[in-house]
Amino acid sequence: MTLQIKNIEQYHEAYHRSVENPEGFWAEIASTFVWDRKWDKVVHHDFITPDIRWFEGGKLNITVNCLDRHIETKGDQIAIIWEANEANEPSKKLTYKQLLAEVNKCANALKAQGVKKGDRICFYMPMIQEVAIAMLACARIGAIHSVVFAGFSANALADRIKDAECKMVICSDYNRRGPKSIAVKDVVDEAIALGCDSVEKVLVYKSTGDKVKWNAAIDLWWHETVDTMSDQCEPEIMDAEDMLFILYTSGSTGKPKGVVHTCGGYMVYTEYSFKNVFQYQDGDVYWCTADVGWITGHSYILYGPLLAGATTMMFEGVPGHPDAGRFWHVCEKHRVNQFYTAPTAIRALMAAGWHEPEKYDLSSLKVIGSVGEPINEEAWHWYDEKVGRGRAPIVDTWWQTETGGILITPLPGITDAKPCFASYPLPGVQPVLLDPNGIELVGNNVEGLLCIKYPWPSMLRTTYGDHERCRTTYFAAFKNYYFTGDGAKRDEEGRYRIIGRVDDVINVSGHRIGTAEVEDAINQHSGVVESAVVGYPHDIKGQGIYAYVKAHHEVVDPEHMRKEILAVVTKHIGPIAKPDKIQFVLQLPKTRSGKIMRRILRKIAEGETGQLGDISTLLNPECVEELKTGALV
Ligand code: 7RM
Repeated sequence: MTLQIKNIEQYHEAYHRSVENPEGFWAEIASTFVWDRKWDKVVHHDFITPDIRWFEGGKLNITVNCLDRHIETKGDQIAIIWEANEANEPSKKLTYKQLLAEVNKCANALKAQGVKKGDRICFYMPMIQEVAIAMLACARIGAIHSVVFAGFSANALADRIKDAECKMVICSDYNRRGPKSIAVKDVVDEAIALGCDSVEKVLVYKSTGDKVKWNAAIDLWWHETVDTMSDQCEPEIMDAEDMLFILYTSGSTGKPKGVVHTCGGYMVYTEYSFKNVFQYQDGDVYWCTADVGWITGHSYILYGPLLAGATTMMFEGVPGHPDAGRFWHVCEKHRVNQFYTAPTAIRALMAAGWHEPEKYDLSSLKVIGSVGEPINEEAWHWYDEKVGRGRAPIVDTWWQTETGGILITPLPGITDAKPCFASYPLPGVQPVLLDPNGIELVGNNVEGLLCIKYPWPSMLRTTYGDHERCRTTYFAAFKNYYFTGDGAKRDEEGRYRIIGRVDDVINVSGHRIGTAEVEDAINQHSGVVESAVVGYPHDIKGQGIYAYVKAHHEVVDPEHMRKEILAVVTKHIGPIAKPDKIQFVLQLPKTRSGKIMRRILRKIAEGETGQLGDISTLLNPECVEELKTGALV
């Protein structure tokens, strides 16, 4: 049994031990898993290169730990409950035994198609059980999954397929999301037509049964390829540091980067954090509403819960469908014990019906979680009162795609919950706050840049195909620290409050979007000279996207041009990156070296035109008046 902290004394004791003797601490936790060979060395620590290795020499297969090892005691327990988009459609359930059989069939099918250890497989799938089955099937045979959120456009999908040179794409025919129907396979076809030469096969799961275009040379139906396979498949024995998956995420510059996670460390950390943060007990039903296209879906729908032998839910739909009571209806229906969602969903549901949760029996809830962005005070209290009902503590969990698992969080019923505070690091995690010169801020009541000074097992190892980018993004800012990109405060009692990104990344409804990516997309419009994108506070989304656009000619029909720009962004990235506001400008504020002064644009977008600060270094200070006059606030 993995360490499960039960009270504050145990937390302090474990934390202390994890700092004094990290190798001993992690070795003890790691020893609760099934290894084919024990590791030689717990951790190799080099934040300069960077070169981080955990459990080196150890051999394992993560699916053995997710599935096979539970069969004897939990074979007939439900592993995954699937809840459909439509409330009246029956749910589907898979036991651990059934899930293992499905995973093995899919693994055999992948092998039969020539997929081998180390091959990259791209996923473009809705929230159906088959996405879990196929991800685990990859892990079973040592293939590397790269899941792309199915809301991204064909262009964005093609970029990711090419970057990882994926050999296969796994998708569905269509997808129902709320009232919408999405032609998933069409998007994949379109992406492949954009020159994804590495793709040999497309495996298509018939989910809705809508008619799709078929290319017999590369397309395969899941039911013809997978269902006929044997349900026995020997797991590929992996090195602890072999790649498990790639997941693309946005940064402040350039195209999204492929964050790489490895088998051993990711396994150890996701189970450990899952059990402690959610205080999962045997028999509980756990529900995380994320999409599997994001890291939260990887770590806390799939791997963490299955490693812990939990019953985990997958929801195909959206929070407001058919109405704002859907989440609570599902919690009541399945007697959900732990519920984990994003502040943006909480705010949207709060706005749609303040008293809505009262109509449902939420007495099964023991822990409710929040992730993805800072949760504001009003949303925190509403969640606490209307959903948690003072009975289920809130865990405001801070972490990132790069961290693989939750690093800073309250422990429910163990550390006190203070609104808007991610609170304390989990044992094994050593956060620090730095000033801009890289000096550690000691003591409490300080604010600075959030960094981590010691490795933890599930941290990223590299960015796919570009190690230098990994180094410069995360390890070059401050020597010997991992830099998160977030600013944070530490209060008088040592609790952390995450303030938000200090780089050019904006967080829209919990989705990470790089301003540079959106600018690149806008600039594809032939009428655009240049653009600058910033975030601004948005009631529901947390942050909205504000774009300043300079056109070649006078914009005679701004509404028409605006629509065209939205279409261009949708085409190049996807609807999630569409600007909420577009202001056409004659000039963008530039420094003498030609850099856009975003600080000013941010202030104007926030409506703080009175406090623009020093504008004397601008090359074109006269543009400021025009920017203020045209501001869309
Ligand atoms: C899990 C996830 C990471 C960024 C991160 C933060 C922000 C995440 C919280 C939060 C305040 C939180 N991965 N963030 N959790 N901010 N409080 N509890 O979201 O890679 O997509 O995003 O999200 O800025 O750096 S992510």
